[in-house]
Amino acid sequence: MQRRSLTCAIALALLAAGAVQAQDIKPRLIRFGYGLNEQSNQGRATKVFADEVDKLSGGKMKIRAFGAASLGSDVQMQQALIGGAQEMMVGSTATLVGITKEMAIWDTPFLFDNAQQADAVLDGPVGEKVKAKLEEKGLVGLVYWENGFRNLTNNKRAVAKLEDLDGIKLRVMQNNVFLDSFKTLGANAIPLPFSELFSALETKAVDGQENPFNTILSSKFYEVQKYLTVTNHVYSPWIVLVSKKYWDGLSAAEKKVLMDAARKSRDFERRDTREEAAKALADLKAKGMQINELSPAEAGRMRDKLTRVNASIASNVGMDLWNETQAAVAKARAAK
Ligand code: TK8
Repeated sequence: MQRRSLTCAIALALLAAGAVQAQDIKPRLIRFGYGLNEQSNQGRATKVFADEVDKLSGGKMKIRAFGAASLGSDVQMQQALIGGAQEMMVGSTATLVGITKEMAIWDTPFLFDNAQQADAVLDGPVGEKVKAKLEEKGLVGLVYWENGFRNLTNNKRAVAKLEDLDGIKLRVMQNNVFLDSFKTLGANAIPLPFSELFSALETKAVDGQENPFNTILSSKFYEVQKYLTVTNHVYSPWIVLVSKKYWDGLSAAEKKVLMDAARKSRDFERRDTREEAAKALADLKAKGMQINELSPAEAGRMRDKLTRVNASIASNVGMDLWNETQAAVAKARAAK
């Protein structure tokens, strides 16, 4: 009863604001897929998104969330969105590079020093420009969420210097920049979908992987990985996507509901992820992981090697976008 009158009040407020006509919002069921567990930053933010869509649409638009890659890996879901068989998803920008080459700009090692720089660039003109490139491929990008700074885990040995990576079978995302980066470091890099990663680690098909602390925690990689090296080698965004086929059939009011809810989910997600990341290292230690940081000299050597992929990223995304991104980062750095 209370909920109903609240819904009415919201609908009236929206009408008064002239933003939405109630008849412009139809009953909709939207399947939204993601790769991590329900108990993860991705799962929690998906819930916030779903609740907000419900609220803003007066209960007409329903998000049905599918976690743990139950609708498929990032790459499989992207194809389902393009074909119109699935409406929405959230996943790594890195797994989109095969579709939209400009997405590789976010794979640039050490592009951002901190999350504030990432927010400024992703939410600014460069982030918008890269996102807009998806449309010609059948996807609509709503907002970027934070996956986070990536760190290295493995089961062979503590990685204290570059040479320690020699021959380690390391799972990387299905993306050439990551493949090249880790080959350059001497690892035996093997591309695999995230959905197959836990079992690949468990069966020792691969020795290691790299992901943000949050994911190492929520995906329970600590159960099958002993060593964690703090490398922060790249900042990974996630992106919330809608099938363009589906999007084009929505009214302006329905699009606004999805966009506003996506923005709210983004703000929640970044806060939540940062809070969790700040505690995650201690949590992972408590779970028994052996954690080490690189000495400044070794971190520098790794950085030197990794940034050798920059030239190929620049030529893939185009020199204009490369330069624009560097300028935006410099501006964000100066603004701090
Ligand atoms: C989840 C993936 C994951 C990414 C990866 O579907 O593949 O390692 O970091 O978050 O998008």
